[in-house]
Amino acid sequence: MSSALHNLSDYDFNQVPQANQMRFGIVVSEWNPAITGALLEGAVNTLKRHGAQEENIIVKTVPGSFELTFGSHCLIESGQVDAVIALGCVIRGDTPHFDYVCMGATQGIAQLNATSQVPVIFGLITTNNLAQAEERAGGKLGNKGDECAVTAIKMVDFFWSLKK
Ligand code: INI
Repeated sequence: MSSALHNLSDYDFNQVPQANQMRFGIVVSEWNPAITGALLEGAVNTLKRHGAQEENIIVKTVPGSFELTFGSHCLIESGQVDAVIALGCVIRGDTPHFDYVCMGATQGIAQLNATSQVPVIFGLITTNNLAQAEERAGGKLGNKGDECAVTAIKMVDFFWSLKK
């Protein structure tokens, strides 16, 4: 399933819970910085649009997408966040390296979601070329960072709803 028919920034604002009491960690890969920078901007702006306080958004960088799992794990362990958003971009090259980085990040993040009580949102763009990444980082298909921010808010609300 790709986002080819779906604008990542298109959602119903009123269906998203208030985020003013929520704390977020964002871990961003340094690879493909024009893309991950746009994802980060989209995520932070969307969190704020829903009421998140600047001081409740922690942003940390890691060298590459393979390190997103460790970065997310550390943010969870810090006890300072209610959700983590992991942002990265892996673009297919000439070798199987792409597959290993994608697989490592995907499985690592999935494992964190299955074993901790802090949701980790999967903001990894995996594309065949730069143009496809640009389309999903503020281009014609919207911004994956916006989608991740909305998902993070919804998942914190989901978790909190079970505690009431
Ligand atoms: N990391 C990325 O985030 N995107 C890439 O496209 C990429 N490529 O192409 O290699 C990439 N590699 C680095 C990797 O994530 C790790 O940082 C590295 O293997 C050290 O663990």
